[in-house]
Amino acid sequence: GLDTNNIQGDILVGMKKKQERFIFWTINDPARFKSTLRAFIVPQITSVQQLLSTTTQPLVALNVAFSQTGLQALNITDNLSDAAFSRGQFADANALGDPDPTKNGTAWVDAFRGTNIHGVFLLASDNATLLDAQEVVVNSSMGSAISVVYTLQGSIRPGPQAGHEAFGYLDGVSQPHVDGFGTAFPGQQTIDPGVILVGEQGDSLSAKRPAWTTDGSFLAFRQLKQLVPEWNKFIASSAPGVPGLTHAQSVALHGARLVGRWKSGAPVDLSPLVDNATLGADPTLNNNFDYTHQGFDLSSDQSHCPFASHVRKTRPRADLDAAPNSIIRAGIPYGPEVTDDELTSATSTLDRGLAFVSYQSQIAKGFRFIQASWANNEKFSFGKNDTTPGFDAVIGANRGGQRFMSGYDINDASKDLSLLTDFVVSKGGEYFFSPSISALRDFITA
Ligand code: N7H
Repeated sequence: GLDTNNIQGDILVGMKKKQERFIFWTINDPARFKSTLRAFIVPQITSVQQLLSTTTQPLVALNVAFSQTGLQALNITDNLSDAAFSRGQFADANALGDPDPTKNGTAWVDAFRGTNIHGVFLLASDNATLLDAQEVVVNSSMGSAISVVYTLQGSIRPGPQAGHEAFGYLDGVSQPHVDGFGTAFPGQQTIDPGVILVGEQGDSLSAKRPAWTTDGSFLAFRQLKQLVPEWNKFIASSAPGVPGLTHAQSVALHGARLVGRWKSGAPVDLSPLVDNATLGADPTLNNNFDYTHQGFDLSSDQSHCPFASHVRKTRPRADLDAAPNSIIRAGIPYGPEVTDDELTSATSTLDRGLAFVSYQSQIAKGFRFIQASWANNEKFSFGKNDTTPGFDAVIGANRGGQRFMSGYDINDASKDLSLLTDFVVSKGGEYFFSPSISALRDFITA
């Protein structure tokens, strides 16, 4: 079995708190950084095991991860055998489909432009006061050893929107099941631990990895701004009328078909015309589908779910057996609720979206592959009657250029939908390595 006391908790189970703060820093004084990390931070790093039970969960959870330049600053020169990590995300922007972030006026946050970020603390709590206090403790223990260059505050949304992302859809529904860790729900994909954890069974690069990297994981961080009122307006104005449905129902269906799930979490593949809240909330049912249906041809049927819907693009299920391309997602929404002004003007004036986090043992097979080779690739899924299913309706990116998807209209799969603008805008991010707790103690800070 996995050593759950040694794996940082966010990787396999997520912090699961109401608030999470991402604190990005650069190292000024490597010697002081190491000794402080060892004495004050490492003993407080939250493990998978601690997060599994409410009796052992800390009031404030803490994890840490390093960029390539962060490891270099600590004089760690080992090659982790992950090219995307080594180059950093700024160099990857073009490959990820972002508009060129070296140009003025593009959305990338200044702190992410370049390779200046050395690492990130992930702090999470249900209590804002405790979170603030712990941030002060962490930062003051580090003192001048680091400079904080950027902070992003994530929060679960208020009231009944808790657990839903900014467009209103339930998030955190589908994760792969890591073999040997817990039990799988029906339809949950079982993957080798090495797809997420470096050096474990199923990590095809195990032989090349330095020993200390075992049970660590690469963290892909993205700040993804969501244009919520613009999305709502677009969905309402582009919804095809559906016989037997009211206008409101056909609008809800249109949004659900672009995502692949209803706002409740119910998959459109199982509930193709109306939402089903009971189905959405039931983990024994809400992943038990694979896009195949008796009497329907998998290569042409989009009457249940469009090929280019977000969840079908990012996890093709029966369309393609792709277990090595699985990720564990651990993001949280950021930013305020939509204001009345934004609602009436259908224009976002405030910054909100998703603080996206994914874990994988190889960035090139995980986050980067899903974004670049699937979501942004108008030809994916392959082998369909329509050879250009189009862009992922939610996250597919074309460097700011035109995007389209097919199969959105339940009555006529041949029609293409222009997606007008990007409703998810990349504000950039960075790639990190989240080491095991023993590696933090015995190697990184030794
Ligand atoms: Fe997605 N959304 O609200 O539309 N995502 N995602 N994602 N996503 C999922 O299954 C969303 C993003 C995946 O196993 C759900 O938990 C938004 C990136 C994968 O069937 C919803 C953003 C990448 C899955 C959203 C965003 C992925 C998934 C359904 C950006 C990877 C699981 C709930 C702002 C590159 C698929 C759930 C499966 C699910 C949304 C980003 C990947 C509602 C708004 C960048 C693998």
